[in-house]
Amino acid sequence: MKKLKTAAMLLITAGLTVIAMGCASAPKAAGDSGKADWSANLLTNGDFEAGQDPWTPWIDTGWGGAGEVTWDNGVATLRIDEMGEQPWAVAMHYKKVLFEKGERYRVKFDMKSDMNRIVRFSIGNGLAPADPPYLNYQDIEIGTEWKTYEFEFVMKFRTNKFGRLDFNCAYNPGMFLPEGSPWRDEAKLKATGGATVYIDNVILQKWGTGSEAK
Ligand SMILES: [Ca+2]
Repeated sequence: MKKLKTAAMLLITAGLTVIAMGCASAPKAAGDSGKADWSANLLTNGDFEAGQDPWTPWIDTGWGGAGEVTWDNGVATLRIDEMGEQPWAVAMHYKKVLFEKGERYRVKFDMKSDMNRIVRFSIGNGLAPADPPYLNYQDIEIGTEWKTYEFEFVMKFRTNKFGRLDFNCAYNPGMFLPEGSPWRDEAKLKATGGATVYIDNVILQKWGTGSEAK
């Protein structure tokens, strides 16, 4: 339990680091009429209450992945039968998101699993996955209880309407875990085996004049 708490603290510290980096470029002034705030959710059906659309599953048999992604009962459920050899061997994507250069974004989601494990979250260019990610690869420790994870970043690359959110939930050697994470050495063990990963309430927001969302 102590270990879990430490890992959680590290995760929080890492999250704050990301936020701190985001704050390095000052938020844009909102003008006289409105106060700057986070926008409404830029994603459609981020709470999965409408089932799958427009989310897409990715089972990469070429990398040894096997399993199924389902969207019953308002929760995205990734069942991993074979973890394969890459994090994306069992994954879920949201495609065609507009990211504008210089704008600040915040993403939040809830996750849990039926065993403690590491999953990788990233945001990048859907057309050229080898390009640098917009939000650096995030290896996240998830446990059996729902927890909210939050990241913030400034879009440093050319405006792109084909941005993509990736939840890569299969094999994960933990190479993007925060420095000093107690999970780092044993991540390979912790991230192996079959498991089911649950995701809900995915919210992507842009900093600006919005006032709807908190
Ligand atoms: Ca839901």
